[in-house]
Amino acid sequence: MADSVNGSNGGEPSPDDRINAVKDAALAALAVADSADALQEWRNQYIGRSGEVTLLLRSVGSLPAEQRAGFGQAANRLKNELEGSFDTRQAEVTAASGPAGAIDVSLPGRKPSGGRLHPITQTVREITAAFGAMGFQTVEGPEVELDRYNFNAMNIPDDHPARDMFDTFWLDRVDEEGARSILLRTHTSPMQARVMEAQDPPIRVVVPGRCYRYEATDASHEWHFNQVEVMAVDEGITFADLKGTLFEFARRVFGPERKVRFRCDFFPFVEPGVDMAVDCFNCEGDPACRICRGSRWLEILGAGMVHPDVLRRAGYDPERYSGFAAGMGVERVAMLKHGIDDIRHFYANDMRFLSQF
Ligand code: YSA
Repeated sequence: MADSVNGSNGGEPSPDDRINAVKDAALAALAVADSADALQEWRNQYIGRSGEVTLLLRSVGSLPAEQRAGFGQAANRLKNELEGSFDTRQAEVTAASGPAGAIDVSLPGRKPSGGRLHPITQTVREITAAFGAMGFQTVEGPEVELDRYNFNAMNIPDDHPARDMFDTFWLDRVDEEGARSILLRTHTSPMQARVMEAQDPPIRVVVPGRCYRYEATDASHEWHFNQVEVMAVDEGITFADLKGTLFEFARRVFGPERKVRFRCDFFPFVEPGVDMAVDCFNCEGDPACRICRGSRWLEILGAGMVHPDVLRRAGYDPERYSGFAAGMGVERVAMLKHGIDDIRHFYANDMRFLSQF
């Protein structure tokens, strides 16, 4: 049986049988090795430095000379085959068990969380769209404003007590007379004067923008908030136009079922003046309600017929032109729409809150 791996030596297994026995046992054990530890153990047992295949190779020298070459080649083939099988099995186990750092290609993808607009930006867009559908054009103006537009053009001269309504952040600058003249606008109303200066009637504009007031915060007041100014100036504009437009806005933004209330109010730049409130979502008139303090109403805007002096100051003839204007608080509108009981949530940058919108 020269040169044969199959040569038998009496009762001893033939070299071929020895190789096949090791191969069968190794492949059977590999098929059930299902962890990194089990694979390592298998490797040690079969193809490691003291493994069974290594022992087969080492035993070549003890074989009859004519069997050595054939046996050695067969043992080497087995070693290569088992190393290949080991690599394949290791990849399977890694994919199935996913040890740290491994990529499990069978996992479903993770949905990236998309960015979205801030709820106040969404509300601004909803408000301007509601007025846009009624023919109003959106314009914007400066947040850092001149005293002259914020107050004087709006019929609020120096020392007028109405200035107290608007606790003001002044910039550290004085004019030639030593008076403070630049501020963070306290309302969007100065844009009434800027728009009237820049164009002739008919005017229908909405002006969204940030406003600032040096005042204490609570559930319905912030020191920084957003307003949308609304203004229509033309021949023959009446208080009925004001009411009709604001009712239609409320119907579009809050739905027909919400109650809206108008009351007389005073602003130096209108005559007559009103404020508009929407029924509180938070309470049944509970005096402890953080939003309305039991009044059942949350004021969202001030409004009125543009004062003749404001028209005159802008160069319009109040005998010919009339107009209405309103300034609404965007955060208040968003609170009423979404049932939010504290205005401060909007600017706390808490993703649990912001991701609801
Ligand atoms: C009135 C008449 C007009 O013809 C035109 C505009 C106006 C509104 C006026 N310029 C004004 O600012 N009135 S207001 O002080 O009562 O504010 C209007 C709205 O802004 C309020 O109804 C409220 O919704 C919101 N607001 C005011 N101060 C706020 C505030 N929102 C949050 N925090 C504050 N501190």
